Amino acid sequence: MIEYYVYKASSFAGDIDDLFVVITWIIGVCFLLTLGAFIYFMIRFRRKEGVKAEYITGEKHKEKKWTHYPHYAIIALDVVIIAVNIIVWVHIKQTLPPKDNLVRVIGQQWSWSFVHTGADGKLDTEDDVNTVNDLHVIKDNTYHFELQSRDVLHNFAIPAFRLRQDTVPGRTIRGWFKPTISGTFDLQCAEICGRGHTMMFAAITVHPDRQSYDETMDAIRAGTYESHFEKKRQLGPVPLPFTVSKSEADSPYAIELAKSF
Ligand SMILES: [Cu+2]
Repeated sequence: MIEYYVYKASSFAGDIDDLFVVITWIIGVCFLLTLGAFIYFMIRFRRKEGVKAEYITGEKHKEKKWTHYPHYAIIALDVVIIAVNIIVWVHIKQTLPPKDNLVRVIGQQWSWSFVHTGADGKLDTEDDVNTVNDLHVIKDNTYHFELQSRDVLHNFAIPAFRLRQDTVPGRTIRGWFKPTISGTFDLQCAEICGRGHTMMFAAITVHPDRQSYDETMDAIRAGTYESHFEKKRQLGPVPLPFTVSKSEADSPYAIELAKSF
């Protein structure tokens, strides 16, 4: 149901969707039962001629059970919700599966910088490729990310991956994702991080294979790559100075920004 609105493009997206479904069903059934009882009592005990309203203190057992029994049921259902959440949390957040590739993600007011590994698969080497607001990955590769912030709290969010992770200044937060569909998806900051927060959107392109990825990396190095993000920006009503791609030759700010990482 959720994939009707947003792609399900990572290996763990289905797990997150299942959580939503479980919670929606549990809360939905409770809501309808409560509403049903409420409406029933409203009709059953409506005002009648000659009948005086009774003052109920709620101290007797037969009165208290109306609050106690639903309370026990809600606690039991909470335990179910927490249990399924823990299973998914441990799988996604506590476990770091072996990596195929690595990327560094840096948030700053108000753009994203990405450092891609070159052929050596390592960061901080000569063949790294830096971009601003354009992240490139390969389908079916397990990525580890190193998440950093230059200034304030941000949130690295890729809705199609069902991925969200806060960035905290002074810390490097590690995590992982595995894209399962090729294409270009939205990437955005999901934490109000200042007055330019809404400008902090970017694009992630999932390449179908290594060859397509390498060709794009070469084009970025040569300065000839026109990014999806850049095309989108040019279509937009207002050009935003902070949300430009490194591949744009006439944007010295973006290039300087990317160089500094
Ligand atoms: Cu932000």
